[in-house]
Amino acid sequence: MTKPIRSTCPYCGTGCGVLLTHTDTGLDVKGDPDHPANYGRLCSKGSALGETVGLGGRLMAPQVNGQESDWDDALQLVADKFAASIRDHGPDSVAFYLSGQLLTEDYYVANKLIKGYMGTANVDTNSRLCMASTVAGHKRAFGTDTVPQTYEDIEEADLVVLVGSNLAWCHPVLYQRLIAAKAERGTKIVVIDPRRTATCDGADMHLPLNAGSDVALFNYLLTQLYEQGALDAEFLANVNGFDDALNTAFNSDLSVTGLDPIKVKEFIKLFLCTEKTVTIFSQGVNQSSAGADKVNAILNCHLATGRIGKPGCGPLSVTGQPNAMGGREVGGLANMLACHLDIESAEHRAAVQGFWQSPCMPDTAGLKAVDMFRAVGDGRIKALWIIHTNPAVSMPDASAVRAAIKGCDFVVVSDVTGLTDTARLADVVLPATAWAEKSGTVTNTDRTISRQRAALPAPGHTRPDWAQLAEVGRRMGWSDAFDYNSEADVFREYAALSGIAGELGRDFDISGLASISNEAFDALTPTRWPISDHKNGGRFFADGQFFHSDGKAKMLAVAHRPPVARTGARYPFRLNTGRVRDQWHTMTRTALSPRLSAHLAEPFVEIHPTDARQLEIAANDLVQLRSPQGSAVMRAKITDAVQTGTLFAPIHWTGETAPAARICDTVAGEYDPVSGQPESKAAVVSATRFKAAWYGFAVTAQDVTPTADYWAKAKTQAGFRVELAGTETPEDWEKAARAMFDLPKADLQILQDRNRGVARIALHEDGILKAALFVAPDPVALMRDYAATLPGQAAGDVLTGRAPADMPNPGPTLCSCFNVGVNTILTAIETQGLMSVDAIGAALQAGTNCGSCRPEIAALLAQTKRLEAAE
Ligand SMILES: Nc1nc2c(c(=O)[nH]1)N[C@H]1C(S)=C(S)[C@@H](COP(=O)(O)OP(=O)(O)OC[C@H]3O[C@@H](n4cnc5c(=O)[nH]c(N)nc54)[C@H](O)[C@@H]3O)O[C@H]1N2
Ligand SMILES: Nc1nc2c(c(=O)[nH]1)N[C@H]1C(S)=C(S)[C@@H](COP(=O)(O)OP(=O)(O)OC[C@H]3O[C@@H](n4cnc5c(=O)[nH]c(N)nc54)[C@H](O)[C@@H]3O)O[C@H]1N2
Ligand code: SF4
Ligand SMILES: [Mo]
Repeated sequence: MTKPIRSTCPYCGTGCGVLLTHTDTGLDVKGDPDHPANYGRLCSKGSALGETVGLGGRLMAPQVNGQESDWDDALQLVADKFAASIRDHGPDSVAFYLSGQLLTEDYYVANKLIKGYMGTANVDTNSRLCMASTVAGHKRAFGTDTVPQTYEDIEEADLVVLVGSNLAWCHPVLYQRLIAAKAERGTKIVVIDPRRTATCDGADMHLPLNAGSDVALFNYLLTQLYEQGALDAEFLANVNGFDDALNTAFNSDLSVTGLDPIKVKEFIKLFLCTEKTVTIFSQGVNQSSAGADKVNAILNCHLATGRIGKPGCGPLSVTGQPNAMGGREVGGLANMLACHLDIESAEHRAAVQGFWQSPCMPDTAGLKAVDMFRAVGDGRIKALWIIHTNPAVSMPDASAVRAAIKGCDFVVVSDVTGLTDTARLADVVLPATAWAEKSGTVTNTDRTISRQRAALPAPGHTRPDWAQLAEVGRRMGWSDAFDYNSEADVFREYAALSGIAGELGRDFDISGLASISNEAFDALTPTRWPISDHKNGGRFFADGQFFHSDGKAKMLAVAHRPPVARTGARYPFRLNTGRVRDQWHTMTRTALSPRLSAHLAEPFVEIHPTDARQLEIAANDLVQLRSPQGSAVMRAKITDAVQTGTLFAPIHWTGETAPAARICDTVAGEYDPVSGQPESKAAVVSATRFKAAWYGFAVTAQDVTPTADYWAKAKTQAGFRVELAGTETPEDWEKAARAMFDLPKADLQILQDRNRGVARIALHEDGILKAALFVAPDPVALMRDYAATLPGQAAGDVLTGRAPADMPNPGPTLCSCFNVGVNTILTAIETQGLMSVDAIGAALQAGTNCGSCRPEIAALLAQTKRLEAAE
């Protein structure tokens, strides 16, 4: 057997190391036992990576105006169009929109090209939607964007406070590390989130605060720390702004949080009494019009108690994307330069321009994401290059963003597939090499730089993103500046530049790696910066030294501000949005895995039972959401995990998978005035029952693109499963089914009751089931998971819609590693009397591989115990 290749998972900012081994059927992916992020663990998404490296749907050659082209023509066109726009309309008429999933080397070349050579800072990234508030908060408090803590701190803490973080689903391996530590040392866990999430299943306390009220809660905490004498006076000598921050905090009103004051007191007591406290925060904090203030309200409490940068003790912002941190280091955002240098500083600009020997350097920040797409929309930006992100679905006010991209003079998209909402609107689509085929570096949440290494050859004509950018630089006349032969060349130059940043007193200095050989770069093991300084375990700030000009930290005076969009008679619901366990963003990769698609196969909206009753929405109805910006339709999931008056919907579904369910169409483009980060978690909507004339469910061996008002498609082992609904009933279901599945000659089996509006149609070819459609006037009741297994088989009895009596229905998949369904687990709990997650694991294997489903198994157990207690 060949030696496994060490690389890094391309999903979340945990940055788990993986071992990639070639097998007869593809790529085997295992956790790297030596990687300090995961020590061998992987979550469900990491474990299923092997299922996503196939070439189905991949873009293999450049496309110009929808026609296949070659690199020479396509890149010359890009270079010419950008040059012409700069010549005729000035440098600010062009823009790049990048991604925290780019490798550091891709990012570095893009940033150098647009800032140093094209001469504009109109380069922003999806990190604006993700980490911008944390960046702003860190800079205000510390003088630089530094994450003080490390992963070990999660394990050494006695109290972990999770604010706006669904760690169990979004950073599952970190969550597992936390839960393992809890088992060992009894770590207390508090979750601060308006919604009850899977993360709460392992927590000691859940504080379901009102959306956007975190500043009020942390301000109250600060006043209590003061009143109860928990401040660290010695440490505060290194901190400015204490009095103002405290006075403002005293003016804060805890009642806006809507929390039970008794529970808040318990939380305060825990925080007060526990020196070793780590506060982990994520998008419930960042994605807010008060995002930066929320960050500073949290940092204030850590600074005032001196609980920062010490083992088991400090604030820890978890990064979302695999290289969100690398993008911050390399200066990918419109208001930064490279290596934590500032665009506002003439000294920093001169240093970077001198290093690059570049013809220009913008002296003001460029347009941030929301304003950038507005400028695209009103014609100020005439040439736009979008790389490794899908803004047509992920930006707020997404339908307006689609219109802007569509109307723009010239749009280039670099992606691994042309089948995205954004790529479909582009003039030029450039095929990028994908995760398993490319090489470079990424930095995770705790500043550990890891190598991504290619395990597969670049297919077709695909090229790495940095190479596309460098070639455009050369074609625009800057041959020497973009004369890179490899990603190692780029990395060395970047590391050298960081040395200049170090000389200018910045924290980010990896110049020790500036002359790394190609071989050493190939062999680079995970490296946490600061590289030269391991005296504090790679932590910052315990010594009270910060990066403001006087060396001190700053506490900010922050007052509560509610979300900008207000609920009212017309839009009575507060809409929260976020992630599910087994899908990654716009699903271009995770949806290729049948295993991952089985966990939650359809877009849904969580709605409280009281609201559902009032709106006459029943379980499995479809719900129509409307906001001032747009609308969305998704399945009702009635649950008291959300509070009354609030809804929660996932972000993942797109024009490719469920066009009516693009939730960002309903989100306004409001943003934080400090960070520019959009308020993606606090939209306002109305909710009504979607008035469907018919509902359908289909299984099919071949991919289909239905035309129904609502459809949602998920991959299965046997093909696809599709949920459907329409407002007008087709005259002839037989004809409609043939057209939908494009099977004009298939043998048709049909059961129909026209009066009741029920139809069941099976389409066979040569005795093999190709597709089946089940239609009803109400949401179709059926053993979906069983029906989904039938395409490709003889399946004569498919129309019964039921598994044979001797085949139990496993229900929706909970454990995607071993394909164990909810019903299987419930039956085992009942019949075998299983009382713990481990016992269920021993009996069914569920939860024993990646462990991502353990919180949900625990929830099932708790639910059955509650039911038993009630009986
Ligand atoms: N499975 C999966 N994992 C992922 C990703 C993915 O797509 N899928 N994406 C990655 C990326 S890029 C990111 S940024 C991270 C995001 O990771 P998280 O931030 O953990 O995930 P989200 O679901 O976006 O939001 C977290 C929580 O914020 C809560 N929230 C909403 N409003 C508020 C509020 O006002 N206050 C507080 N305190 N909480 C609030 C929501 O209810 C939600 O549970 O996940 C990463 N990991
Ligand atoms: N309402 C709401 N909106 C949100 C959020 C939310 O919580 N709520 N979260 C926000 C956050 S935190 C984030 S990070 C964004 C994420 O949103 P996006 O960045 O738009 O989502 P992705 O699906 O990750 O897009 C990545 C794209 O890159 C492509 N790709 C994959 N590999 C490569 C490669 O190697 N090279 C190139 N060139 N392309 C590649 C993929 O096919 C895909 O089209 O969404 C944001 N939007
Ligand atoms: S936690 Fe999961 S998604 Fe995140 S890096 Fe690790 S394996 Fe990948
Ligand atoms: Mo993100």
